[in-house]
Amino acid sequence: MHAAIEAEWRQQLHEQGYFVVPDLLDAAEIARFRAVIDALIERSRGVTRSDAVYDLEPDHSAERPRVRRVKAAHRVDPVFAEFMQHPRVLHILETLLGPDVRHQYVKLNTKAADGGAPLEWHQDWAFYPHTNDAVLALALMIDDVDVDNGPTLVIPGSHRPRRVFDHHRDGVFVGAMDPRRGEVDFRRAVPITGTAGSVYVFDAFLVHGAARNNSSRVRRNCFYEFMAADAWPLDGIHGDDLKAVLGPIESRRVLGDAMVTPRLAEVPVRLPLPRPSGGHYGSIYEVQESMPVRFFS
Ligand SMILES: O=C(O)CCC(=O)C(=O)O
Repeated sequence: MHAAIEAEWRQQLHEQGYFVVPDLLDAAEIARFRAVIDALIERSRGVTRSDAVYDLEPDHSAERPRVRRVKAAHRVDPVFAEFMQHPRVLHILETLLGPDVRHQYVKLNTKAADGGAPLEWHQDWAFYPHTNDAVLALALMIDDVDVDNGPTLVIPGSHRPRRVFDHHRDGVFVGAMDPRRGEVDFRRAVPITGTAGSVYVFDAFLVHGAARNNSSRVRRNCFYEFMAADAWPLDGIHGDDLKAVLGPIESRRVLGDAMVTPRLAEVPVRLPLPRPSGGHYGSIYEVQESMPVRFFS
């Protein structure tokens, strides 16, 4: 039974670049996530601009909280960190990435009802290239997701052959592909829909984006970035002090051992540098704001 499902995951990831696992969490487990997220959104009423925790929509207010993202969610509440040790999550990770696995970052994209922000087309690999390509994202649907409330959109098969599309403009990293270049046929986009508690996994090279939330229902998906422990980040370690490298690597261990012996593979790399305005950006939403030509808006 396990062997058949594992073979199917591997095949779908290889051929399509993604797959869905329906109903990985049950209603009680999802209710716990929702209670934590509701409290976080409530707390955002007292926040007026994006900070280390919240990425806010431009029209966010105390009366009508509009949160785009809760950043580094695994550090904000244990419910997000504990999910990484869920036996069914570990089963997926071990099957796809082997016995030693690290996580990098956890972000909760809380796409608000009635217009929650879209995300432009991109490859995660453009944001965090590694020494080898055993890198993927696993996303948990906190709500039912359908075509109206802003699903993730993927271009099946766009992860192979391995290539990194240009996410720069005028020599500066803008975190999005220029839709005018015609490198990918976006008409082939497939929405990833499913019931709350479902999970989807996608390859770091897969071209994806997300539609605007045109419904009156919120869409909250939590994204986990995972990699084999021997895939070493080429652009530093996201969200950590680069001077203290091994500490953060060890603290991101999910399964097996941390490693200081990266595996070097022939992978295409274009570093996400320089950043817009020469400096720091807090989230993909913020970096994509410097993109003058949009697909979704
Ligand atoms: O929110 C989504 O559906 C897509 C998220 C994504 O691609 C990202 O945050 O990098």
